[in-house]
Amino acid sequence: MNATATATQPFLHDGYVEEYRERGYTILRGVFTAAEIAALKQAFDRTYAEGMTHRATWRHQNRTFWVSEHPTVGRFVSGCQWQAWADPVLDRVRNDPRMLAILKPLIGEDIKQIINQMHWKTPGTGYNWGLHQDVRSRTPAHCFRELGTSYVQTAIGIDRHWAGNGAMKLLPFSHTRGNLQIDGGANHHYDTREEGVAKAGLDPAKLIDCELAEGDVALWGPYMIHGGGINTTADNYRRLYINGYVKAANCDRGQPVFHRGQPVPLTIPALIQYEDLYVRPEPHYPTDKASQLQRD
Ligand SMILES: O=C(O)CCC(=O)C(=O)O
Repeated sequence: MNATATATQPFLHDGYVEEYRERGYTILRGVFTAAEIAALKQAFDRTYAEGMTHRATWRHQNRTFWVSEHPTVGRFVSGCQWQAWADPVLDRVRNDPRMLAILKPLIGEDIKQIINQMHWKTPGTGYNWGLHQDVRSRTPAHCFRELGTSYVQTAIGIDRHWAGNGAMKLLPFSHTRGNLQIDGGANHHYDTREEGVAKAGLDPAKLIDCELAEGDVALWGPYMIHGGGINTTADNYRRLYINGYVKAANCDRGQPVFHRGQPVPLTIPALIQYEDLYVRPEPHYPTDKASQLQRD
């Protein structure tokens, strides 16, 4: 039995830490309540509506909306980073005590946050993030030390996720293979990139669907191959709320989120992925290619 699986944290099932380490991922069931998910759905909807007011990808400091045009669907929003700065419902989740309870056995209680991200799989767009390892986004590499044991991605199912609405796929045990530098291909976020996985010597037939109920939380690490999954529904936006955490001592980037086990509020935006944070802090429509790519 995990020392952490207690009556007050019933969502921490026995052996989740070992499962995470061995298979490279785990899913914690029923972490957030139906009422909390209802509030998060509203936050997702108002964020999407805000994103649609932008003519293209837009950034203000760490806050970013990824806005694209699809030949038939038209304008759509695939993701938003750091909306926690603008929306208290989203902000509350990132340093919720349940997050600390989940993370503490894995990375301790001095933690920075390097991802706060909302994903939509807008029907008809085929947008799927392609199979990848998150290590691709942990740059500059020297700022992220002991990545495999210091960094945990968490993702909350806002809708139920199943194969039909493009549940993210995972390749169990792939995290043991280190940085495979999977071929990004030209069509970065629209191609599921199973070929790239095969080229890296792994079997795409072993991919599984990360099936989630509303309120479940999936965890995976920076070397886990994941992504893909096409939304074939007509009207389900398959919403996922991702928060990524790192052991503070092993990362020079990131927003402090727990210090000695206490939640840290958002005060001053920290340098994370946006290299021009201090030289171009004003709202703008970025034109460089790097800003168009989602970094996860
Ligand atoms: O939303 C998804 O299905 C993709 C998530 C993902 O691949 C990521 O955050 O790295």
